[in-house]
Amino acid sequence: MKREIFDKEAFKKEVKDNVRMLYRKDLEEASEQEIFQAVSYAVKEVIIDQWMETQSSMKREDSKVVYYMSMEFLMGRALGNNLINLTAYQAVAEALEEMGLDLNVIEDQEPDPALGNGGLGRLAACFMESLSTLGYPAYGCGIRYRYGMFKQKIKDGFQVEVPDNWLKDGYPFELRRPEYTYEVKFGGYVRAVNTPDGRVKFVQEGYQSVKAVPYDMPIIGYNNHMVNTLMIWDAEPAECFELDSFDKGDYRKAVEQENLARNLVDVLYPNDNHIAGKELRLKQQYFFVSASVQRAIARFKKMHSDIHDLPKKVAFQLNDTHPTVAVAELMRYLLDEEELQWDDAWNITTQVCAYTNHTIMAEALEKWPIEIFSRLLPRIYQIVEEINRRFILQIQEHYPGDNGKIERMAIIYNGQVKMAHLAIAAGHSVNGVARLHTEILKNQELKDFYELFPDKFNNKTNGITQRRFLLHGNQLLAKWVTDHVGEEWITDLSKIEKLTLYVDDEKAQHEFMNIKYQNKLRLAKYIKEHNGIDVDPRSIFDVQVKRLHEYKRQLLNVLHIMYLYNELKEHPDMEFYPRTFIFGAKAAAGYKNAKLTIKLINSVAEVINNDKSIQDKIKVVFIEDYRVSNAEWIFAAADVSEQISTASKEASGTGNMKFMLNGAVTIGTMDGANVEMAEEVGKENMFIFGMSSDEVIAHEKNRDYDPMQIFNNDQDIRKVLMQLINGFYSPQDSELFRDLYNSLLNTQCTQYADTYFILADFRSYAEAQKAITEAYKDEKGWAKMAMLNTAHSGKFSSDRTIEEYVRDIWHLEKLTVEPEK
Ligand code: 26V
Repeated sequence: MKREIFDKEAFKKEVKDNVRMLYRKDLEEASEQEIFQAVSYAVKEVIIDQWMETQSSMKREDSKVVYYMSMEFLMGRALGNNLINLTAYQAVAEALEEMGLDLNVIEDQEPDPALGNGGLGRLAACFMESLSTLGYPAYGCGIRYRYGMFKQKIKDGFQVEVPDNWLKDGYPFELRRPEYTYEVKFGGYVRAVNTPDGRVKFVQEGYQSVKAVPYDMPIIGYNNHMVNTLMIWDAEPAECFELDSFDKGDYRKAVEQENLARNLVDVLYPNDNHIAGKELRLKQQYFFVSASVQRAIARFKKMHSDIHDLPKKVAFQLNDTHPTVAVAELMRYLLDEEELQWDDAWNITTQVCAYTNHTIMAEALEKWPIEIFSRLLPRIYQIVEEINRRFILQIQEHYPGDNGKIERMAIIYNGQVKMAHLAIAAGHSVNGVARLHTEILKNQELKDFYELFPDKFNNKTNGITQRRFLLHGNQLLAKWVTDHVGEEWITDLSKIEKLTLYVDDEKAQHEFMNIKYQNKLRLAKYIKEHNGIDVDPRSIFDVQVKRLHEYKRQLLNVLHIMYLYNELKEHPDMEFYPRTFIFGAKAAAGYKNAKLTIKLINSVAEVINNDKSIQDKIKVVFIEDYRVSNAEWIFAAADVSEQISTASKEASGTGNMKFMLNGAVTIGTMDGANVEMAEEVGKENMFIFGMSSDEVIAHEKNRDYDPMQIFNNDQDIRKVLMQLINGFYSPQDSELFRDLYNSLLNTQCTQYADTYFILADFRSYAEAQKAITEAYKDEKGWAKMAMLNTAHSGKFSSDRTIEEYVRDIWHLEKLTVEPEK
């Protein structure tokens, strides 16, 4: 019997039945976690119907499909969003209320699937949601890490990492699909075999293999019955008897093989700034890529007999270089299994693959030592060698005698395999993630490649899904927006621009700011519960939440707070509008200065929050364990959004867009997508400061920046920096923050002092902060500015981004899924 989720009585019964079935309990006896599970299974039943419908119409229409390959999908909780996209949120909330249950509390029981670090992983999640909402057939391909991003605890002001065992209670929205298990082979060696028809075949022997078993998760489109699939791969040991015939009876090998599978998908690398070149990481990459490529081809071959048609039906998008072995894996398949000629195989591969670059930070560019790469993936390495050989010939033909070009562009060079070079040579598209970022790629980092392949380069400015970050995260504002501009914004964010009609309307201003106030109350309550700190919801909520990285310059923010505090202490009667500085950030476990910055923020908080003499004019809060679920509340409550990276370093940013959508005003540099935000809302409605990317890049080239001069000439800055090393914030250990001090002034510690130009931008930042206070005091002016930010956020929907990927790179057709009768 088909049941509509909107049928309240049936839904209520289903929840009760599920509690009985799953736990042999009545509702009254069930724990909150058990109720979450029961509710989720009831929702899943509705999803399943639509999921199957989507699959059959994809088959019927024989649609082209994009496979979005990513080491990371930072999905966040699913229950609330699934209900929103099924347009059943209110109905379910009511049904549960009638049962004496609170949907918010139930949502809060869900673990936050955190299979990603930050921007890159969250972008993948937004893209999947937009693909479904827009009706484009897509698979996300990733890894089912047993432990996702670590949970962060703050102990004595320091970050402590706690494992994230997100699967411990079972995850109701996943579906194990053992029927799509594939074998992935590692190690061994390659033997050339002569075939009877005079060809040479390459076979891998003496390898170890792992079984890749996919788990599917539904990605629900908004109100359109479309459900795409995120397939994340688990590793299981291949049975001993499946050992390659060569190794049969080798007990040690059998045990090794079993261990390989056990460790493979244990944990997400919680580092998004630095490659350690760890062998296990390369194993993870090849593991999920090989399995995904096999499944994509198997799916294609079910319906098509000519492999040459692959590019008509399949697109692979490589989310950064992490899945780049996909190009070699596809070549391997076409050469070894389909027995195509090289040129034929190459032609197909380049048409299928496309690469997105997400960073210019040199430390994050992937390179693998040949030794590891060739030992682990012997056949793949052969293929990469051949790709490299041909690529070098192409370079020589283009630039005869220019060895510099080869040095800079070769895929294999100096004992390393350079993954970005492979991705660019082997794909038909290279895109950056904001206009400025793409320009920097073209003119600096990837200049040689741009000269050789100008047509491959294109920009796709990032976006975010308004369904999660407004409709779900800020329900008060969502309703208000709908009341004023209609509900079209939900699937067409450009419509939110109609709000400009109301920006001078005092009633509207008042309502808008009142909603902000309600959201600030909600966050203040959260902060009280989680941090034990009282914050005043009437103060300015000034927020910086993002991964902790030196280039993002949380240190600039906290140095400025130290400066403000000094000012207040020196001039107790100065006019000062109360501010609450809110931080949230995880630091990679081995990233010393990042972790020390967290400690500094907490130490500064400790001193300032407890200084009665300043009458609560400044509060500093570090929100523990910043993640997708609390992010939704934080964006909703922010007045000021800190986007203060060193210009040229932040490829795009996406948090900046989430704040803007929620009516926060940005203080930021002309970096990443901030540039385009300023273009949309007008510079007068943002607080822009600091050096431009051109200026930063020029200083880096000329090596002519000297922070010591600033230190010597600016006594306020000098005072703040001295407080880092005189025990002012660390009375027990005045040396505690020495490394941060050194990073700003000491050339012996880093390549050059103050690599991220914090002191250079300090004064201009302080000026911008002052201007914010002035602007905030003008209530109407501020309300108007905040509303204009929301109103001009239309461009930054991931729906717009996805439409551009479809138009320029993937060339997909929309699918309509008919609701079942
Ligand atoms: C690099 C590495 C290096 C090896 C260890 C694991 C790991 C994981 C991730 C990365 C790359 C991180 C790059 C990244 O997250 N970039 C961010 O991408 C966002 C989406 O495009 C963008 O908004 C941010 O500006 C950019 O920093």
